Amino acid sequence: MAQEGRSGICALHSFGLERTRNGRSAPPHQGVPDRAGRARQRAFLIAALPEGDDLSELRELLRTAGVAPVGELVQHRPRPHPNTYLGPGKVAELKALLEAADANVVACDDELAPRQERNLEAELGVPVIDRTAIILDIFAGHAHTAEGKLQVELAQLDYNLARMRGLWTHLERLGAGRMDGGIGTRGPGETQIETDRRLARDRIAALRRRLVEVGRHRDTMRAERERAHLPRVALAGYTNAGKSTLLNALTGSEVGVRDSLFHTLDPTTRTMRRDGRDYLVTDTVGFIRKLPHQLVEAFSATLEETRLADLVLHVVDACAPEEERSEMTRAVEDVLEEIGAGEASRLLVVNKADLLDAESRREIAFRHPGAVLVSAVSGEGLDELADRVAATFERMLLPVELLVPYAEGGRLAELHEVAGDLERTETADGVRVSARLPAAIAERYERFAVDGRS
Ligand SMILES: Nc1nc2c(ncn2[C@@H]2O[C@H](COP(=O)(O)OP(=O)(O)OP(=O)(O)O)[C@@H](O)[C@H]2O)c(=O)[nH]1
Ligand SMILES: [Mg+2]
Repeated sequence: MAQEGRSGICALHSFGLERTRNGRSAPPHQGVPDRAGRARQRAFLIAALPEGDDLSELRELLRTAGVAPVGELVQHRPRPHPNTYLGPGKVAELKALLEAADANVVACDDELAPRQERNLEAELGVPVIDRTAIILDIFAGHAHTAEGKLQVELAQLDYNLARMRGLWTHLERLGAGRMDGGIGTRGPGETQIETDRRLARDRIAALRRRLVEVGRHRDTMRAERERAHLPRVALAGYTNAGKSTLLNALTGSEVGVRDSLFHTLDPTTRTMRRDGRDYLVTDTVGFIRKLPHQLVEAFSATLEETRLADLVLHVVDACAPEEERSEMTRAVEDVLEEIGAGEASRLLVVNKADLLDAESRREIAFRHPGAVLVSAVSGEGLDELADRVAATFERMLLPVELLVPYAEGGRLAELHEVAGDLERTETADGVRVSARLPAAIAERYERFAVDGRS
């Protein structure tokens, strides 16, 4: 069974509540085996699918979470069984397979209803974790900043709240024992579950408040950047598509890159310079199919960076097979829609061109005629990409004729920073400026407009 306790994903069930109780942060995400040399977790993968049997993404998620996949069982059915996810016959079959494979945990490719999870655990006698729990666990391991940690804890607590009932049985089975709730945590006549729920809700409220505070700091930084009036570009895309590598290649920075899922959680903004103009490029958390709604909600402040961008570069992994690539693209578009970035200008960037043969290049050019094919590693296509970014903003520029009084010298300096091609003539009343400005910025100079144009 999962005596590993703290290492690996079964510990997830205890994260939120444990911190609720003693204020400690979650144990660091650990690979396997842990220091005490205990056996690694061995997961048996299950899925109920209408068709197909590809569980490679779930295997990848488990690998990132530090768990070894030891077997798979897919049942083809139009929708999962309401009580046990798989049908009763399949559950019996699974039980035998678990023993044969010596699996000590079952990993399900969908989010399970608490009832399904409970029934499956009772039937199988091992912990059952779902896709959401695995993703939350990976996020917990990859969160580094205060804001990232708060956001993950909020998402975990939210997820756990629906599953409170099972918490104590989990902890007992994990050998963690029943924790002392401490003074004041158990009211007279209150059941343990009610106490847990109350604690979790209190903690959720406290986390939301703290996130608002942290968000204020982010707003201040953003306001500073806005004052600089620079065009904003956001990198969005499926996890592991190469967004951070691309940020580094475009801006000459050194953001962490790794072949694992959800390596980046916190947004990073760097400046890209092209033809004498600066662009702010932001890299942030990647998306995935069935991204837990708790995470989208908890990461709303982080995702705000994407929502507020003038241009979103949707980065796609060229190596994914055609069908998978279109599913990934759709998943990303769905999340962009969900966070309110659906309307933003979009440019499709197909990355990892260095791994393609001539045939695949032709296919990609045919499938995505408007896209830019690049390799963040070899540098191929990056010039074209920067040109396309510049051209997109170019199209958004409005011509303006302004008369800026000498007393507003500061405004002139700003204009030099943001304007495309700026021409100036000194006149008796001030400086006459002909320039092209991004629409949002042109509005701010309306009061200097001459000839009725702004
Ligand atoms: N061959 C090749 N590998 C690439 C390219 N771009 C990125 N990679 C690799 O793809 C993996 C993921 O890259 P990241 O830049 O971390 O991807 P990401 O989209 O930021 O991923 P998350 O932050 O986890 O969502 C790493 O192993 C990179 O080295 C590329 O153009 N060519
Ligand atoms: Mg990244």
